Amino acid sequence: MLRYHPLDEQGAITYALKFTDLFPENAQLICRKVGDGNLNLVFQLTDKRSGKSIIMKQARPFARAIGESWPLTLDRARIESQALINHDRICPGLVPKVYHYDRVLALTIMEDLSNHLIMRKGLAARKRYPHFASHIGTFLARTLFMTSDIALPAQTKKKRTVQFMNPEMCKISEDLIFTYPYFDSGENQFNPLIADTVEEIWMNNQLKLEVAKLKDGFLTHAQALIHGDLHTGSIMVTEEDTKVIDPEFTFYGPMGFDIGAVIGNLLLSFASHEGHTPDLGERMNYQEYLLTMIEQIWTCFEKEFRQLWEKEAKERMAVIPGYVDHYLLQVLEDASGYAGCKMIRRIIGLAHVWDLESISDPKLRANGEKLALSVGQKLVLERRQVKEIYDITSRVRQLVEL
Ligand code: SR1
Ligand code: MG
Repeated sequence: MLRYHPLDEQGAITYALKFTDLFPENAQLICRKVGDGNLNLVFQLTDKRSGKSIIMKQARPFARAIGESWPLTLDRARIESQALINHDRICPGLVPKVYHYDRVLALTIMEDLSNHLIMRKGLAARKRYPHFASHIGTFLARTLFMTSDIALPAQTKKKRTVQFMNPEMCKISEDLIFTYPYFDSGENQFNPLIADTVEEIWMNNQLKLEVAKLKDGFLTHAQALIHGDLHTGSIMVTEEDTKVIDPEFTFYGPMGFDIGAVIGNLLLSFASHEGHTPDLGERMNYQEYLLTMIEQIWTCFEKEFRQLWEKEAKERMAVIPGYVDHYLLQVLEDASGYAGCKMIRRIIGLAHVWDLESISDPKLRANGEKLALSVGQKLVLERRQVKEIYDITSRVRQLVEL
């Protein structure tokens, strides 16, 4: 009987030929270890004869980036493959196709997206993605609405919350996003040049109180099946196409957490251009592009969400005048707060983002990091004043005088 063991390149080839019918017997497979994620092993297998290729992703029983001292459930591979299948049904074309799942090896085989680029790398190179706002707006509206209590019968929704119960992965987010960055904790890592700003955050009780409230929402508000880690490293793009990958942090949580993740990560890219793009004109131009993209994402999301509410709502109270407006305002307020938390954790906490890490000069990097911390704090503290998406983008514009 097959037992869990980590695959190497040869093991991946043998598995594909022996346990799947994805390739013919006479296939000439080559295998390449790819991906630099924090948690998993990822292989790309290509048949030299036909050119067909697939991705094989195997969960390790610990966080790959940290080491064996940080054990992690293998069940996340089941959760990820089921979430991808669910998302493909709700949003066809916006996630990779799943071809095969093996529970024992915690292994998922899926569509190869190697003609796509990890979005944060494209953003660092100031690339433009004309369809991204509408693609991700649709992804967010459909995945969040269609898994919520507004769209699903109450019993079905509650069964889904059990199916996607993901306590170990949630604990990572609870600690790394909502706890460690607000204390002088051994898990934190930050640029010594921003130590003063970090210490101010540790002493800011008003900020910490607001983060505690947002953490409570993350812990208790089972509003929709959220991706749970929707940063720009979980999105692969071409100029024409968008694919959302890696939903291993999926669980029933607040909708604003996913929307905030997208906004917060676009704003981390925004901040990183303080270091990446020395020419002021070019920098302001691209930063303005990113803010417009954020505005378009929310506008697309809201439009599609309202249409779904109109056509697909099963919850009887959904017809009450004013309910959808109230609901969306709450989601926007949450999105602002979670965007802020996501920004702060990537500067002070354990896991950083390539956008800023790839700035080699620590002084230039500190400029971007300080800006990210200012924006992040504002989005947390002022989230109740956010009534429309422009209330977020205008606050960012004010900070950099765009
Ligand atoms: C130990 S895992 C660190 C981070 O990587 C993932 O992408 C999540 O964002 C997590 O918080
Ligand atoms: Mg990931």
